Amino acid sequence: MRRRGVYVMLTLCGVLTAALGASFVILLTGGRGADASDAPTVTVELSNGQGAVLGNYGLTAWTDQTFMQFRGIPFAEPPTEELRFRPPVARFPWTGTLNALNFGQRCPVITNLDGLLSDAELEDCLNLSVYTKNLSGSQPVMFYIYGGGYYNGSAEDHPPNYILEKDVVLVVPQYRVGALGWLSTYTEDLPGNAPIADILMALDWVQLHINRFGGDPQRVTIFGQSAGAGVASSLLLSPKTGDHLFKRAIVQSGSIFAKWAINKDPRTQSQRICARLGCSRCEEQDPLVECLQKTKVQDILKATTSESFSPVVGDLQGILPQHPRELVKSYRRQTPLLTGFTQHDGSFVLASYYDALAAKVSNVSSLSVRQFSQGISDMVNDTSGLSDNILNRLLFKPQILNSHDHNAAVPSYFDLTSAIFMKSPVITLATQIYTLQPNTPVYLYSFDYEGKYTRFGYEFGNSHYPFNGGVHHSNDNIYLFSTHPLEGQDAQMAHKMVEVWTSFAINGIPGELSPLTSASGPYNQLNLEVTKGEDLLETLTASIDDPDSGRLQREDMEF
Ligand SMILES: *[C@@H]1O[C@H](CO)[C@@H](O)[C@H](O)[C@H]1NC(C)=O
Ligand SMILES: *[C@@H]1O[C@H](CO)[C@@H](O)[C@H](O)[C@H]1NC(C)=O
Ligand SMILES: *[C@@H]1O[C@H](CO)[C@@H](O)[C@H](O)[C@H]1NC(C)=O
Ligand SMILES: *[C@@H]1O[C@H](CO)[C@@H](O)[C@H](O)[C@H]1NC(C)=O
Ligand SMILES: CC(=O)N[C@H]1CO[C@H](CO)[C@@H](O)[C@@H]1O
Repeated sequence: MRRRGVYVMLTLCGVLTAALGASFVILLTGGRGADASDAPTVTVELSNGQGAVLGNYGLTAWTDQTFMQFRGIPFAEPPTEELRFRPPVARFPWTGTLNALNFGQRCPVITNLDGLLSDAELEDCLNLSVYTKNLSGSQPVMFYIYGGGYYNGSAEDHPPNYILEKDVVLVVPQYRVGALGWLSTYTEDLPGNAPIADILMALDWVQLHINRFGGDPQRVTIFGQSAGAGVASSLLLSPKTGDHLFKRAIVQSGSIFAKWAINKDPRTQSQRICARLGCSRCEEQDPLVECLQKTKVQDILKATTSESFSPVVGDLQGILPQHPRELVKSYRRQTPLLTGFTQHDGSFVLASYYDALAAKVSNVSSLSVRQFSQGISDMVNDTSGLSDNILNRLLFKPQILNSHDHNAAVPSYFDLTSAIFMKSPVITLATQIYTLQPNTPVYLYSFDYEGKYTRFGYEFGNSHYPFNGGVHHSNDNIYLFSTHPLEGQDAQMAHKMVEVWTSFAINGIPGELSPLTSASGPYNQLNLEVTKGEDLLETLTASIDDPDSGRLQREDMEF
C-alpha cells in the first residue's frame, strides 16, 4: 500500500489540492557505518566540564584512511512530556564518559518505532554524530541538515565515508520531525519551529565543542537537502541565527520560498489532530496542549500519517517572524552560497501526483493533457492563474494540450513540476540574495549526472510509472554519502561532488564552478565535467529543450 502521506486529494472537476510537504517521499537509504564492536576506541573530553564521549574508528571509502566517529552525542534534553513541542533545553552536563559508539534513536517516525521503548526513550533523539580524522587539527566543519519531507530523516542515513576522504570534520545533528516537532498553536506551549531551534542548538554545540574534535568553529559550512534545504535557507533568513554560527551555506533542492516549505495554518492543524486523537475541547488552549503532550508518541504518529508539516511564519521564538519574502528584504549576511537542484528535481512530485490520480480515476488517459497539467498547477494555487497559464503556454505544444497524448507531454510534466516545486524556489533564493549582496559569491548549479542508481521510487518501486525518474530528487546525495556501491563513472562522479562540496567548505570556492555575475547567470551544469550555462532560466525548460528527452518516457506503458 502506498503511504498515506502521499496525500493528494482530487475532486472530480480536476481541481487538485495537495498537502505537498507530506507528498515528499524523500528517499533515504540505511546507514552503512563501520561495525566496530570490538574495535579500538577513542575518548574525547568535551568543553566546559560537559563530560567525555567514547567513539571508535571507521575507514574512508576510497583510500582506506582511518577516521574517528562519535555517534549519538546528546546535545539537548529529551523533548518529552512538558518539553514536547517546546524549544530544546541544552543537555545537562554528564560526568564520566558517555558511550557514543552507536547512533541514538532517530526522532520518532511511524515506520521506525521500537515498540519496546517508552516515550521518554523514543523522544530522546536530539543527538548528533561527529566524524573526524584529526583531533588536534583545526579543520573546516561541514554541518549536514538532512531532508525527509519534515517527517523523516536521521544521522544514520548519512554515512560519512566519502566526505571524510577530505580533511574536514562532518557533523550530522538530528532534529525533531513530524507532528512532534512542527506542531504549533503560536503559544508558549507550542511556539512553532522547534526543529529549527534544535538545529540552532546543535550549531551552538559545534561552537562550544568542535575544537575538541579537531574542527575550526570559525569555518563551519551548513548544507541541507530537500526539507533540510528549507531549514538551511530559513537559517540564512532568520534574525535568530548568529553570524558566528556558520561561514558558508549549501542549499540543495528546495528553499524556504517553496510553497511546500511553509505550513500555512498550523493552529487549525493542531486542533484537527487533537480531535482525531479523540480529545475534547480542542479549540481551547489548555485541553489541546494537555491532549498533545499526554498522547503516546505512537498514537500521535498514527493520527498524522496524512498530515504534512513544515516551518511556520510567526513562531513565538522569533525564528521566522515574517514571511521569507519580507525577511529577505533586510538580508545582510555575507555568507557565500552554493545552491541548486537536480535536472529533473520535480519528477517525484509527478510520481506522487500520478499515483494519487490513478487511485481516483481508473484511466488517467481519459483526462486531457490540459486537465492533467492543470492539476499540478493547482497545487500551488496562484489565484490570478497567470503563472499556470503561462507555464501551459510555454511548456506544451498547443496541439498536445487538448489531446490525451501523455507520453508526448512527459518532458513538459517534468519541467512543470521541477520548476514549480524546486527550481523556482531555489532560483528565487539565489537571485534575491545575489541582488542584495552582489559582492558575496552565489553559485547556482543543476546536477545533471545520470548514473546507475536513483532514488526514484526508492520506497515503493518505480516500475508502475509510465515515465522514468530522470535525474531524480536526492540523486545528488548518492555521490556525497556512501549509501550505494558506486563503480566506474559513478565513483568518478562521487569524487567530483565531494571535491566541489568540500572545497567550498575548505576555501569558499566550489572547484571550477562559476558564481553569478548577474541575477540571470551564469549557472553550472554538474556532470563528470562541469559546464557553464549562460542564463539560469534555461534550467526551467531543461526537459523540453533536451533533444534526448524521449528517454524520460516509457513508450511501452500506457498512462
Ligand atoms: C486558493 O487560494 C484561495 C484564496 O487565497 C483560497 O480561498 C483557496 O482555499 C485556496 N485553495 C487551495 C486549494 O488551497
Ligand atoms: C523513513 O526513512 C527510513 C530510512 O530510509 C525508511 O526505512 C522509512 O520507511 C521511512 N519512513 C517513512 C514513513 O517514510
Ligand atoms: C593533525 O593536525 C595537526 C595540526 O594541524 C598537525 O600538526 C598534525 O600533523 C595532524 N595530524 C595528522 C595525523 O594529520
Ligand atoms: C483510456 O482513455 C484513453 C483516452 O480516452 C483511451 O484511448 C483508452 O482506450 C482508455 N483505456 C482504457 C483501458 O480504458
Ligand atoms: C547512542 C545514544 O543513544 N546516544 C544518546 C542519544 O541521546 C540520548 C539523549 O539525548 C542519550 O540518552 C543517548 O545516550
